[in-house]
Amino acid sequence: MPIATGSKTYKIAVIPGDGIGPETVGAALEVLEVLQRILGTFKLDYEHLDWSSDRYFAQGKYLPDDWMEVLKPKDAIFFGAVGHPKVPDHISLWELLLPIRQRFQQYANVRPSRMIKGVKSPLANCKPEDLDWVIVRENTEGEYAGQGGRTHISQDWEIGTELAIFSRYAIRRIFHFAFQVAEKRPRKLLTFVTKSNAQRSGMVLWDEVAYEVAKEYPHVTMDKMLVDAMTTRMVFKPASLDTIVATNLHADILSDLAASIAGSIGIAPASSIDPTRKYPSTFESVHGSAPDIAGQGIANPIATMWAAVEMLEWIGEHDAARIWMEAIEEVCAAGTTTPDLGGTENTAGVTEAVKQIIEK
Ligand code: GGG
Repeated sequence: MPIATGSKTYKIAVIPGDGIGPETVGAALEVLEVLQRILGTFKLDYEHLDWSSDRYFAQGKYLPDDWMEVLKPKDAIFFGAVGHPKVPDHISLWELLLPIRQRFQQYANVRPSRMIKGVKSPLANCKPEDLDWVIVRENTEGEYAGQGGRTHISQDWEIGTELAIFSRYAIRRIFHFAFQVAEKRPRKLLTFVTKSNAQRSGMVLWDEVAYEVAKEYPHVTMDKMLVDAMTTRMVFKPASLDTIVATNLHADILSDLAASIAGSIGIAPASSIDPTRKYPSTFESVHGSAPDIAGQGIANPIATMWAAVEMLEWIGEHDAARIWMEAIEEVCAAGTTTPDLGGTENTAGVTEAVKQIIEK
């Protein structure tokens, strides 16, 4: 079916990356083809980029010199995974994903977690109505700011420092973003997470800025948690939480916990957003490249598909996003899932099932 006249075209950079990335991105692209054909209201103009560990082996670099010029005009970046057993993780992450997040000021990393019908939580007490969270992760600072170093290399007295950087500017903007997420949700509840009892500088600054920004959102209820106590609350009182905001490191860890409580990290999406829209935002799974199962065709494609749903929402294709998410939920409810969700299907089987529901 031809694309309807008047349809909008979006420029998308596709970076499948490493390991299972090409498999899950490939699955999502298949569904996107179906959505474009069926709806006829939008078109995605892809630029496929081979920025990966294989490129690093061949050319010595993950990113080409002109990567910013390539990405900047795009409406979104659709990303698979990064990580290769033969490359230290801090090299692959710092050579590919972190420069994009930092240079493009994708300061809000949004990680929704909810229990999709048919997906069981490993926690017996956790029912679907108990778990509907959005974790907002500060995405540019903290321990991931790249500040630190090593001295006395290879000596017994070698020292490695990892400075956690927190600026009032970045804390303020992530709180504004988190409050704006919270106020659009029915419960209007924001929990912020720090470790300001033990860490008495940057984390105390987080606390102070939280209460300052809160004054501008009087209709949102805010509460504060220390990160250690937060893990317990997530496990034992999931229904007491809604929107959560935390530092880069804390939210990275808490969102893996959240995804596991919701059933599997294989379904969790992550959007690295520049809310100003000056730069493109990146949409990817929370999970990494899973080299142990790469190439076997058994990776769960749902996290990458859900990330693509978030990308469609971001570019404004809400109908396509809703149709796809409903299809994902129907497939999971029917038990057509990969082994991490207790099913027996492979990547292709789940993808086919999603496509069939959309096409019917
Ligand atoms: N699909 C995303 C991915 O490959 N992530 C790898 C990773 O280690 N990410 C760390 C982070 O999100 O900060």
